[in-house]
Amino acid sequence: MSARVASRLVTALSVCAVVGCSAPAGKYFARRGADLADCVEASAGLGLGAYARVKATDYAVIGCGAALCGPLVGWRGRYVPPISEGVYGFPFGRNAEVEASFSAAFPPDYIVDTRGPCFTSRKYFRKPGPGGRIAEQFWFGVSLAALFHARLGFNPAELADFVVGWFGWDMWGDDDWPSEPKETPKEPPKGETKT
Ligand SMILES: [Ca+2]
Repeated sequence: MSARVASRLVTALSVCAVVGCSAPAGKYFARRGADLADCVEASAGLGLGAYARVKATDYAVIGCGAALCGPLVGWRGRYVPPISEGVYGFPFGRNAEVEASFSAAFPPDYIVDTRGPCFTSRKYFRKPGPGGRIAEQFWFGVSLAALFHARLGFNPAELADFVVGWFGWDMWGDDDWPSEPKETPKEPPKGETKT
């Protein structure tokens, strides 16, 4: 590593520390790790039927076939990965994904419905974080089912949130999502007064 590169690296880390690391170090790095985890998804399991889909954001989706998939195991960061999903599509006509991430198949977590290749709507039964509803429009990925089901995805919008997060910008407002339940102050026993 040249002295010039090393100097730039030290400068960048210093800026990061001053600008972005106002939270305690452990919390700061935990947030960066959670942001990074949101960038990718991968799931696999059984897939009854035949189906294939390619997606380049919500505005370019082509699916073909139909399948019921599950049980599934997978990863999707703070977006909860499904344990089952129903999918069907007609190329350039319609594509739909119905996902459930818990044992009961209904209600599902959400329904993603694309008409034509680029008019996508999402109906939520369990809403993601505030920025997540914007960021999840930008998944790139593939989904295949033919007895075996596999799904892979990458989200550049979440990658952008990860990168700028080092400099103190929480682009999607998800650094503290899911939020922790607030503690309610305990009432003192009768006869005692608060000090
Ligand atoms: Ca973030």
